[in-house]
Amino acid sequence: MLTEMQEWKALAKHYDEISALHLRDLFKAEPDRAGRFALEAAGLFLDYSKNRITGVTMEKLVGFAEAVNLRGAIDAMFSGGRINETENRPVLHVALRNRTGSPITVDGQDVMPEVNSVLSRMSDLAQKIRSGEWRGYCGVPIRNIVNIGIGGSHLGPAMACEALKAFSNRDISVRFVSNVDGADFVEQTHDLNPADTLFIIASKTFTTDETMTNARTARAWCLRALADERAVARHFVAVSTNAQKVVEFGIDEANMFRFWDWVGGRYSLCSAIGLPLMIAIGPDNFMSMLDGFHAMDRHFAETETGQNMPVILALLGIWYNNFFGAQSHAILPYAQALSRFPAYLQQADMESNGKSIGRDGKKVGWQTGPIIWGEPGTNGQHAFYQLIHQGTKLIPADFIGFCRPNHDLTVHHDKLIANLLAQTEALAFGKTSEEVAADGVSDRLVPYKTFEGNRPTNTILAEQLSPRTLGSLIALYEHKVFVQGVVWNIYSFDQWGVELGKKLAGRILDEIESDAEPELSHDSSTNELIRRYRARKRWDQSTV
Ligand code: G6Q
Repeated sequence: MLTEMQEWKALAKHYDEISALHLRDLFKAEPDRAGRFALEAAGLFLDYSKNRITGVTMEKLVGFAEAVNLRGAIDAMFSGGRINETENRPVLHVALRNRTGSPITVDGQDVMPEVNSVLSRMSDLAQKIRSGEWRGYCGVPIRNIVNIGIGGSHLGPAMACEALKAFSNRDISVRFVSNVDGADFVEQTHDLNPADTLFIIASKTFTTDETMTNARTARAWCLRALADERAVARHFVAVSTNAQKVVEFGIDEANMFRFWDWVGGRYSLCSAIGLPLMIAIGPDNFMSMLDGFHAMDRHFAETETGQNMPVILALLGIWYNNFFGAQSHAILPYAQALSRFPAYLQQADMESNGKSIGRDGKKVGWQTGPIIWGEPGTNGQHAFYQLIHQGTKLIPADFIGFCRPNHDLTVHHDKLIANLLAQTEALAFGKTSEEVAADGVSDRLVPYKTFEGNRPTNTILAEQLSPRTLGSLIALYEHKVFVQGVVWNIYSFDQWGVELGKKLAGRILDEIESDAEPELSHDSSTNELIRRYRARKRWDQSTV
């Protein structure tokens, strides 16, 4: 049991000893702190000196990671062990970006030839679309791509297309439809012409209701204009593990891009799920993103615990989550292009580590995954930062910034980065009541204008938001989540909570759609809401 381990107990004792220390004192006592608590890997620089830690804290955290055999867990993942035990699958997203070509085996079979063959088919399609060689049914080049997928088959490419817009072909618009809310499909397609639009139906299982509903609507939308079933072959491609369902839907297997059950949905950006991104930024940029992922994978697999960036981030997260009682963790990118990055990490982290049953099948007796949230700076500063600065909750935060912008408005960029640095400084050191009083503030207002400080942050700085950097950044967080799952002794790669949601709505849908008044046997609240909706829905239809 985790909480019975001597390393855990030593950390709990250490927490009692140092939790009252202020970052002001820690910096005063250790003038070389910035150099001591910093790391560089795969193009990313991490400054973690503004955390409520000492050298002893880090030694104890690293010792704890070693005591739970983190090294063995990392080796098991990279060597294709079936570490997703509840689904009996290996977890090999690292194979998707294995740029060395060295074999990675599943059941004795090297998966790299297939991985590379799909990548080369994706490149072929992407090039044909970008060059205008791939024509729609009416003979015009494709100019719009609509990805239909949800969750892991949506958030990654949607986030990355936004992040790497500066690298994309502006003649092609790439859009995303995910929600079963028809407004999503209608809004994303209202100004499109079916003749120059290609749909990518992205679904690992090819059974997800939202995606299949949107896919059928897309097919009808397309055929209404093009009026020939043969048009489907020129306007629809599929990304899936399920060839049979793809063919049943009416998409030719020749237009299907495979991936494998050892790729989790939320870890699938480097697989064919990345196709819309590859079309947007081109195969070379996509490969460069894979290089960035791979550089971080290697750092993670090969670097000792105490110098390992994903491990350090994970251990700091555990320090606040399990010892300080922090409930959430903020992701604050100072880059508008990373506006979807917090939402992407929300899935990566919360779907992976939002678990309460341990690997022994019993309820865990400690906190697991935190609530992940965030927005880009500086916008958040004018909204929720108030609570981080002066609220009653401890919210550890990651600040992410880039030294060179992808535009030439450098005046803006200096201001952006000045804000990032100022915020981490203010959060750490605050403003004492003496300092506030010295500004001539009235006694009455001094407490309101005082900032306690001692709010921990990490700062991640990279040279530029490039495909390569984005790859390293995503891999950094993927491995952070992995490490935390190992320490918390939970299974990070299943998602039974999602599976339940996939089944629940069916019964109510039948009741809502039935012509005859259904016999309802839910609780009284659900019954009443169904009745109200049915009544209102009929009223709406009669007035249309
Ligand atoms: C991701 C989850 C989930 C999944 C979606 C879509 O790890 O499993 O978000 O990606 O439910 O599933 P399909 O790709 O099978 O449509």
